[in-house]
Amino acid sequence: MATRQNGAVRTLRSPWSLAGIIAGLGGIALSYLVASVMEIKASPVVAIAQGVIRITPGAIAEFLISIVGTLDKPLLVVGILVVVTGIFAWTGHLARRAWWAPALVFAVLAGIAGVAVAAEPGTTLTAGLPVVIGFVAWVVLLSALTEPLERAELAEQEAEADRDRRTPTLGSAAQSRRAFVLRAAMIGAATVVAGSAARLIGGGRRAVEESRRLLRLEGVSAPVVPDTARVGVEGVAPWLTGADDFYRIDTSLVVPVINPSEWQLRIHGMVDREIIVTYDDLMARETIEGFVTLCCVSNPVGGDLIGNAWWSGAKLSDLLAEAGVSPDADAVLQTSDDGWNCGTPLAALTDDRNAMLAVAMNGKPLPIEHGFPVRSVVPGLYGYVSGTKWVVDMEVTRFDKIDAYWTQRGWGELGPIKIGSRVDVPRSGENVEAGAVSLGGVAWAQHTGIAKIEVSVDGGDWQEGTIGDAGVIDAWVQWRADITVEPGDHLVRVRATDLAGVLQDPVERDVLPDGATGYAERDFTAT
Ligand SMILES: Nc1nc2c(c(=O)[nH]1)N[C@H]1C(S)=C(S)[C@@H](COP(=O)(O)O)O[C@H]1N2
Ligand SMILES: [Mo]
Repeated sequence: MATRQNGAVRTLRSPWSLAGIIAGLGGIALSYLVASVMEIKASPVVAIAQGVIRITPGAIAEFLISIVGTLDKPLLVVGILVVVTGIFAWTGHLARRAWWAPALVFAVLAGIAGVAVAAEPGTTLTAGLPVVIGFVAWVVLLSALTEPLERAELAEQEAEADRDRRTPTLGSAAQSRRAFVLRAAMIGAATVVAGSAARLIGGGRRAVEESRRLLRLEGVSAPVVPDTARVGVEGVAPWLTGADDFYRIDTSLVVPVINPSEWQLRIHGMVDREIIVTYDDLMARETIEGFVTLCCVSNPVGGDLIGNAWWSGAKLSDLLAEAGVSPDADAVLQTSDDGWNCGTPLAALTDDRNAMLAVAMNGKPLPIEHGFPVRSVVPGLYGYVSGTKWVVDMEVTRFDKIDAYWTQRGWGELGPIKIGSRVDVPRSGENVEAGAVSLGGVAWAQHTGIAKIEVSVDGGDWQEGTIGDAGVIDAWVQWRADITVEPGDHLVRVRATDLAGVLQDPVERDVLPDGATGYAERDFTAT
């Protein structure tokens, strides 16, 4: 029966199970690649491994770990891969009978992976994307592989039924088998490439994570939040934002991973002498530290694209003075490792506001997502004109010669942060007990400082609340207002006044081109 042409294929005991295995591993490799590119720490297989560890009773887990030593996690991952490879072979067999049967098995596997990913700490909805992509890849790849196999079997059946057409149809069965081998080889190769690329991306990051963890930063201290900064209303944003809770805004799909030993910053342009700063140079300089509240220009009224951290680093005005800035310059074009740039008013980098090249956030080396190893922090300016993460280049220049990333897209050139305030408590639509109610929130006017906040309930008179005091004008304040309310629906609004006596702008404006204005409000019900 077997001809010479299809003999090679016949020796594969079952091309159907092979199709299942190749499609299955292909889907895993693709989903792993997506997870690596998206910097999702737990790729689906690792998440399942973590899930297995989590649901294994402690004593058994400890016993297993004790026999396999520190290899427990890789071993577990390999074990899971072996088990699923068996399942993939089976899906290939199922595909021979009904197209939906393997899809059902894939759906169950994807469901398990989805639950495992969701159980990982700090998971966001995007972490589910690799699972979805993996599932789609399984279905598509398996049908691409089994389609020529089906054709081959049909051709053979026809040949059996009709002896006369034996030669031509057997030829087409062989052709279909060759199509299968070709597709299997291509998908197999793509799987190896995707898997290796994913490892490379993840591996580079792991190495830098490691060197970040091992860094001991001389002169960097941990933040100490004065008690007076807090107003004691539960539910108000913590005065100091944890690095993990800090909003993140950048244009990079794959965050730059830079080893400190490879980092350097070039300061050039309209200067007397160009300077190159290395990480060691930076660490050898005097460390300055301070609480600075960063804010995104895209933060809408009431929004949460704002956070307050303790930053440590080197003073930018000193570095610029060493380079010798031309009196004709009025801007610094900052560029990051990934090619993003922004134009910063030179004055904000040379005046007394302590603009810095930060190496640490809340007493620890910058998280990779927040600019490791070095970023700029400029009190009083929105991030898009100043807070360059992964900064590697500063060109002293003039605004009339440059057009940076966001200004090209219609955003304002100078980017000073506008006075703002937000209601955090009560939560929107929340039910509170009628009578005495404590409202609370935050207010900011970076580098000027907040003088007072006022609230208005149901359109009534503005009444002054109290504000926390950390003795820092570059950071936000918490505020509280103790009021009494009747049962029913209520609306509270808040406004702030800065230490220069300027009242927050009541006019409602969109974030484009230079930051939203208008007063934040909250509705709640008293019962
Ligand atoms: N390299 C780089 N730096 C960047 C950006 C970026 O897209 N790329 N975005 C800026 C913007 S718009 C803001 S609001 C801040 C946000 O900093 P964070 O992500 O640490 O909160 O980073 C700034 N620095
Ligand atoms: Mo921003």
